[in-house]
Amino acid sequence: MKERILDLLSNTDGYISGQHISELLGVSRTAVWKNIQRLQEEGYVIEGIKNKGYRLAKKGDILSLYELKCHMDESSRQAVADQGKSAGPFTGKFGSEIHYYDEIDSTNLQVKRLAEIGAPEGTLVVGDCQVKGRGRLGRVWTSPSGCGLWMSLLLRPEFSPMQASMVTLAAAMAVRDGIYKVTGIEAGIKWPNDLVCNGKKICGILTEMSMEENRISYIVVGIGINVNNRSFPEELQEKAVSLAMLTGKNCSRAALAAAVCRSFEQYYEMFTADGNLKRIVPTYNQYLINRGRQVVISDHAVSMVCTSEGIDETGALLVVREDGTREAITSGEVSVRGIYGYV
Ligand code: BTX
Repeated sequence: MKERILDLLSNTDGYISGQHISELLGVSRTAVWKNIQRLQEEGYVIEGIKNKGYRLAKKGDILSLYELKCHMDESSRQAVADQGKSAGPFTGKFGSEIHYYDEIDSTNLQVKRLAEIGAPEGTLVVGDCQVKGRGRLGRVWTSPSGCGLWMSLLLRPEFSPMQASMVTLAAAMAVRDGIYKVTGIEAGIKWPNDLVCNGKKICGILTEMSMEENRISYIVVGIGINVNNRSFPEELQEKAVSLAMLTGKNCSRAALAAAVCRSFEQYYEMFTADGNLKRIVPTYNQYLINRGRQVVISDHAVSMVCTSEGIDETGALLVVREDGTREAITSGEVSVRGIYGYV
């Protein structure tokens, strides 16, 4: 009932009386009042004025299944209206099934559990807080409550495992576009899986694959965006930043999740239709930080200084070594850094 009241408040300009709400929903006025109180506890700013009724004054950044669904529906309507103008067809697959948790170990782990019991492609898992947020190679992803967008999407692709790493690059583009759409911030992409603003990490992407008899059974794309954080633990202060730190304003994580899903759908459709990133490469390279600059490529044993030239249509990073030889680096387990630090 709480959600139906929220729908009424959201769709009413000005005030709606408690009496009117109780008649429309067929419940007592006390029930209306109790549910309004619950909504206020969740963070909705609802004004109540005697003889006038209630008014939704402000939504702020509320992350809930209801808010995620509302924003997803809104962005679907927009995408349908934009069809033809936009880059690709709209299927509404991503985020059509949403699972939201106030607290979860890791949204990637939860998508894997749901995948094992048959969840469909496009299933979205969002957590307000992750207690075991994961980065690559067993690293920890710091995922406190109330400030980040920690989300994972389930894919059930037909393509070969060799092509899977390209999904991360499509996701990076989607996050970049989503952030731009919701905040106007132009993040750069640090190949292969980070987004960066002012030289600091604003988003990390962890793509994981499950195989069965040499075929992909499913892929999980995990996206962690620092949204409304106002500070970071000491060890991250030099390398992490949030959208709110850049704009000075909080932004709606639900709106951002919807924007990322819509945008991901477009890039993913292009990638699966072509079997490569050829339509994405020019824009990706425009956003790639360090393009044309020196980077250090390292795996476990060796490091080498090269000049980064941008990605090719397989998603490999093209680099020129100091002796002039060219090489295509695949994402695998290498790390790429600027010569003076993380960027
Ligand atoms: P990564 O291995 O490239 O980066 C991990 C490193 O980033 C850490 O070792 C730490 O130095 C730094 N770091 C940790 N937390 C943060 C943060 N909040 N902001 C900036 N830097 C940080 C990147 O791995 C992939 C991260 C994916 C996270 C998403 S969240 C949703 C999904 N669920 C899950 O468990 N992981 C993914």
